[in-house]
Amino acid sequence: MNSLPLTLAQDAGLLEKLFFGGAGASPLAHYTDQVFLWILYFCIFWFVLLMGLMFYWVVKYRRRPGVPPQRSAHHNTRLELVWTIVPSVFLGAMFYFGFQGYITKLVSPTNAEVIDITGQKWDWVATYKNGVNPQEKVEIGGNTSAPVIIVPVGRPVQFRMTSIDVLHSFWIPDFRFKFDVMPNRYTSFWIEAEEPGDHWIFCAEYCGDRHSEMSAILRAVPADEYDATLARWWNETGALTPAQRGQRIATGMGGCIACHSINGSPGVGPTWKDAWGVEVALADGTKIPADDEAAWMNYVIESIRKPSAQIHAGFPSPSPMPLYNFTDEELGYLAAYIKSLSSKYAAPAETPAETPAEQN
Ligand code: HEC
Ligand SMILES: [Cu+2]
Repeated sequence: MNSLPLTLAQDAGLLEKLFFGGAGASPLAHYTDQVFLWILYFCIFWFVLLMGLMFYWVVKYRRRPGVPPQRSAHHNTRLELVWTIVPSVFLGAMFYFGFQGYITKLVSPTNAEVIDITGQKWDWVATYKNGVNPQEKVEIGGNTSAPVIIVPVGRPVQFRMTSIDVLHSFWIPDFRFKFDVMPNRYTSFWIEAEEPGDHWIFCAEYCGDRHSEMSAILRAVPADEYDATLARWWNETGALTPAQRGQRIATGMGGCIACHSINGSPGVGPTWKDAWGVEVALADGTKIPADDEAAWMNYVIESIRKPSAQIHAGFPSPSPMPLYNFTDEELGYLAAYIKSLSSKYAAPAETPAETPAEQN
């Protein structure tokens, strides 16, 4: 951080509060505010000066009866050079300070803790360095829950981001950071939380119906608590059944339950409650036979891989279901989860132990 060309103010001034709602949560955020406010002061100064002079001269040289208009100077090289070069120098300075901050935020220290962020309609999923992606959620009202992403205080954290569907943008206002998240490509930036606390994360790129609900909470916790939480999650995940893993994907990054209810209520897609092993009529007239395990497995996996290949009669075609990039393992977990929601198959061991967040 010592590569930054400005000293950093720690307390939010009035304008910082006005424009940003409060002080930034990291030294880099203070820097951003500082640069922003200096540019603002600079613009206000010139605006007032120029408008003041303009009005003064408009009044002073207004047309008066009996006073003939004066010829204005035709050309003045010296003046024109001055009003080109001086602003260019100021613009150069603004660019320098802005670019310096931008570069500093992008190039993370090599010892940074890497957290993988996957953007997806309409969720953020964090995968930590030990491979856990716990997807703990908190209710935030409006029938919505938001995942909690934890970061250690006082340690640089690099977000390595990608999307599995459309363009999103990972935005943490308190850290003055926003960066595009794209499919088939990784982007990254880093932050360092100064104090424990919660901060909003939003999606800043319109990505569909529930874009505005694509939020998450960044929770800065003391470094030892962070390590302990990762270890705890690791222990918990190791003990999950395939159905529970499937449940995590379906309620978390998959976002499936936005369209597929698990309690029988109607939705955009067929409910999963007691669906497995029941005869399904397809739009093309064929049927998925009841109680044929292999046929059901193929149907479910095919439906997730290629949503529009087989359309459940009565549902829209082409299917509104997003395209996913699940591994064979993950597809198996999802199938296990859907099957576990069928009371006639649910083996006790496959019943999810607890539902992390009631979604509907
Ligand atoms: C945007 C809404 C939407 C989302 C999100 C969605 N689906 Fe679907 N899904 C549908 C619709 C609509 C159908 C029915 C049309 C069809 O057969 O494709 C369907 C059909 C299915 C079927 C066939 C089931 C049947 O009874 O016919 C399966 C299996 C399925 N989805 C799995 C998933 C999984 C797993 C996810 C999450 C990883 C998911 N879906 C996410 C809308 C959605
Ligand atoms: Cu989004």
